[in-house]
Amino acid sequence: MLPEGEALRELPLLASETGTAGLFKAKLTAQSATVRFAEGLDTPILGYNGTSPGPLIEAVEGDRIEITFANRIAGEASTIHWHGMPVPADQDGNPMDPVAAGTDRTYSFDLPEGSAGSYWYHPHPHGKTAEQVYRGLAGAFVVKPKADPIPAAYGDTVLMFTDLRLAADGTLPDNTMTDLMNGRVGDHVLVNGQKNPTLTVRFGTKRRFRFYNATNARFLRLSFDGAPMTIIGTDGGLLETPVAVDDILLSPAERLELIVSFDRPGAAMLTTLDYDRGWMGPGRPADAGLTLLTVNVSQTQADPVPPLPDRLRPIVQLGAPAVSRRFVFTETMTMNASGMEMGFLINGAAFDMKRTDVVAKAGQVELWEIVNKADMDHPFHVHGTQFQVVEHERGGKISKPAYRAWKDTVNVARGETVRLLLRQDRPGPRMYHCHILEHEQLGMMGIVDVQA
Ligand SMILES: [Cu+2]
Repeated sequence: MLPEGEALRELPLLASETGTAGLFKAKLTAQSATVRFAEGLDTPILGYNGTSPGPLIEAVEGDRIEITFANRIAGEASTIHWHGMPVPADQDGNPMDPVAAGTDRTYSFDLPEGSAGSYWYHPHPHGKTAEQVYRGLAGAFVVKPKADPIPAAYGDTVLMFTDLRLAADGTLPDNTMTDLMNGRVGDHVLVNGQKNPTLTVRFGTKRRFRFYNATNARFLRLSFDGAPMTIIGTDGGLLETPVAVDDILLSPAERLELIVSFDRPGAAMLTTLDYDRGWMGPGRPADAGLTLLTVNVSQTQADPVPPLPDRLRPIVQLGAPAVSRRFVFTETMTMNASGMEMGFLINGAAFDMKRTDVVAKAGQVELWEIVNKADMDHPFHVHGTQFQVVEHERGGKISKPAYRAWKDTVNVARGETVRLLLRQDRPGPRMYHCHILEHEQLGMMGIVDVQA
């Protein structure tokens, strides 16, 4: 059993080694660590600087970032991928650029103006991403704007959702055949490494949260029971205007920024709702009814805070596409000597590190059509840029998104087609893939070579 009800831990901040504004310099060491999730049981994990989730990196638009990655994972190559961030291709931790066990490398990049958003970092080595992430390697990277339209009195709290499965002896079991098919779904959804932690606020409090789905494969449909939620931002930063919602769907790797209003004394619980994302074979986990966070709203009234502005920032729609491309997702099942083997394909092909799948031109707007002809939902992610979803099509019915937004990951439900506009501004090879990490491992990934 995992203890519940402890006070929510804020993620530890990664300190910059320089006292200089504008230059963020630090070290991230990936290595074995031990955590006590369950009473009396030590769990060997992988951590960045000894913790999981890793330390929170906070920087400001315009900053120069220099992070030295020390790979101290025994016998395994790794990389750090800066998920969603506008970094040069050779600094983005592609599987083609492994950092060998026992070695260091420095990732350097500049954060452009307008890049404020809720990003994250995680390993992306060939064939080992899923395992290194479920063993604990992932952290949040928040880029703040120079002038923030959201009142500072709302705070700014990262909630990183991860998924834990513990064996009876406290260890993390290896992936099973079911995990490889469906993606690994654990037994406990943790928030900042804790099961159902608590937060105490006064009634009338408005809080800003950044929700991160850092699980390998769990779809989180969430609602804050007894506290209204307003979406203010997505993967790539703020929306144009706030959008009030009853519930949200956060597929693996997606992020949302929300304002939650705690208007009534009592307990407000963040709980999961049912969502059928397609499941192969027996053992579909129960999605609904998990309590992720309990907020105790006290009888004492909070000090008044400024209202949320109606306009957050402009988002200009990307222009007419010069090129249209189509990516069809399929699943295959073959029998061989070792049993059944699943394949996850894009346009009929499994990932090949030596193959360029698409050649694109830097600075050109493209329309990407992602067609899911498979039996499961697949959250689609592209490296190096943020895109705009234009429409969804299912059963011949076209629907537009509820708001214009910058995103780097979008769920493509089974039987659905998602059309999006994107532009890569920096040359070099970029990955695109399903962010159910076991599906990425089994082939659902390609390379777009962006040429200058
Ligand atoms: Cu997938």
